Amino acid sequence: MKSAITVTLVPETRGGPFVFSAGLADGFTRAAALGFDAVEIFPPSAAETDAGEIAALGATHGLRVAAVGTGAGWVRHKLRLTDPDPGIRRRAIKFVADLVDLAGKLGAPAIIGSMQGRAEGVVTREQALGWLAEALEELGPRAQAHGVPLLYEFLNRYETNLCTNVAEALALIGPLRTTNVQLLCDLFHMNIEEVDVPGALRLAGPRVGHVHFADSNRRAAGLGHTNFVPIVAALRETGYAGHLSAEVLAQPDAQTAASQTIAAFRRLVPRRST
Ligand code: LER
Ligand code: MN
Repeated sequence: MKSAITVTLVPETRGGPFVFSAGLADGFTRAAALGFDAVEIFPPSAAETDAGEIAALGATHGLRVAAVGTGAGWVRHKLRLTDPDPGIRRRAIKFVADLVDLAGKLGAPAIIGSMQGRAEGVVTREQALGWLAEALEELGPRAQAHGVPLLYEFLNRYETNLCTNVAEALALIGPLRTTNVQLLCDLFHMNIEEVDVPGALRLAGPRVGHVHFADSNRRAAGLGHTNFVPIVAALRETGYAGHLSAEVLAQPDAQTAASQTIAAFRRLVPRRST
């Protein structure tokens, strides 16, 4: 397993679960200084993001891009893949597709998290899940063309009512024609929703594609009450070799959250183990 830390490029998300928020160069420099393997980037949109700059910073600092978030489509533009308006659904797919391409150029997967929206008003859960499945069918092969998976993130009940746990997420992605969708397991959401987090990770098995490495209170690992030992053991059992990516609050400050994260990662994943 590899370590990663989040860098947001969207000022509106300050105060949210992103560690570094003072620009790409700052994020890469700080991540490299602490010895992270990768950064996870939350960009405002593909058009406003310079893939060349990211690739150059990665090469300079010896860092990979672990994943690219697409939630700015919701935060900034109120686009959702399950909006009742077909025009908005189309724009939402385009927004994500452009970020799938940007991430793909960097060898990274894009994440569908808050862009999934929720069932509300005239939209039933069944209808919303149908639209979400259609979007995944379109975007999964697009990611595949770049040789990367598409990550679907199930969220806790306060953020969606579509899929809130591994079993529901597997029921969504299992029947798809595309086999290129993998699950993003966010340990903060799972702490709220799962009966048994290690058991849920074993259930997800080879479909675990990415992990958001957060403690029970969404602070850095070790600053809450999650026991990560059986969680990491379950991930090892499934053969997971991807990132543990710190999507956590910058509390008490970004630097402390980052150094706490890397210390916890090193305790849990000693060098030369996977
Ligand atoms: C939101 O709570 C979250 O976990 C993000 O990763 C989704 O975009
Ligand atoms: Mn997350």
